[in-house]
Amino acid sequence: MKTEKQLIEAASKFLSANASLSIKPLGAGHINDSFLVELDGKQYVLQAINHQIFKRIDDLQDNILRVTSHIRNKLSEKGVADIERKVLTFLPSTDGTSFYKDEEGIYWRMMEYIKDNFCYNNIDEKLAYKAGRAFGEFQEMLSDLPAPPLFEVIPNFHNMESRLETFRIAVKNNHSGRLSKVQNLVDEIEKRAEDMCRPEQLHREGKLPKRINHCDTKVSNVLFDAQGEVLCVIDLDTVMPGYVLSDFGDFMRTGANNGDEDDKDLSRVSINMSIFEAYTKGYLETATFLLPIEIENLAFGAKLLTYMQTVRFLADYIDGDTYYKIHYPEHNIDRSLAQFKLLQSMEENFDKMQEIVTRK
Ligand code: GN1
Ligand code: MG
Repeated sequence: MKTEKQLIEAASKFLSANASLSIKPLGAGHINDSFLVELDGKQYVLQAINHQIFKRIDDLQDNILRVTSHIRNKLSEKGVADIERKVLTFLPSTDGTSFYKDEEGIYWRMMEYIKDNFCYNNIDEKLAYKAGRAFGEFQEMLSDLPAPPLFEVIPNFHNMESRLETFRIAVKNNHSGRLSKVQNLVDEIEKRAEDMCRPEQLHREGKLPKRINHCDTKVSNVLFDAQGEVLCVIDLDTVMPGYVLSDFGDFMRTGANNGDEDDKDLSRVSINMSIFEAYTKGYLETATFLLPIEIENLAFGAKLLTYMQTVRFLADYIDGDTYYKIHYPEHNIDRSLAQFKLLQSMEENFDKMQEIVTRK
């Protein structure tokens, strides 16, 4: 927990604070802590960046500033109106740096708050289509980002081979003593392991390229306006090189689920094919740079990211809940079971998903 004093001190490193400054918690991320700051009628987002997870904050911030300024230039070349609502704007600290490290070693940053935004965990087809266009455009705008490549913020973040390695270590150590309760799920994961590592193999063979990915394309990371138009893509911490199938797949995992990510009622969890179809349409309209092999593997990406999240939540459960913020003791296993149910639903519908993606 951050104290009021800490928050005010951090905020005043970015704003010339006075007595009217107010701060309250914002959002529901699993990783960082966010706060809404108000000063003289203007609103800002103050964030404590999770330094346990993001080891090199200067490189991370450097990525984010390169990405946002590249997008800002593109939007201004296109003559887009209201650019400050279409891309995140970070404030420099009073020392001119992009973040502030306090005496306790907490890293803070601040951005402008985009007013009157709407953010959803469940969307309809119209919004899914627009979100598809937005993420396709996001990748498209970044496809000519000048060298050097972006820093790999979390090494092997969406690398299934490496996620399985970590998972197997968690199973071997069984720190929480919970393994016997989840052995069936562990077996289900192992059954699919080899198939799920296919993208890494294709990459080694030089067939599947890495591009600039968002790497957390959950539906709640798209902001919409009151009319249902996309404002902007947020949560840029994990923007880094990756396979497009990952970004496509993570959106489907979060946006095309009839239930919730951590639904206890598994009968609610299944793939929503209309959302799948609408997002695919929007995405393929704007992501015009895709190779045939990338298109052929998009539907597989939906399965892969759902599988990966099953594995990540389960590994954290077996480890004793050290990574994700949990809201009750069994939260990680409920998350993992709900993700696995979604995976099974995708497996049942896979032929149809593949047909939608490869349809001419
Ligand atoms: C984490 O904190 P949040 O919601 O942005 C995680 C994602 C997972 C997601 C699962 C850095 O994202 O990779 O898919 O939770 N981010 C990190 O909901 O691990
Ligand atoms: Mg995130």
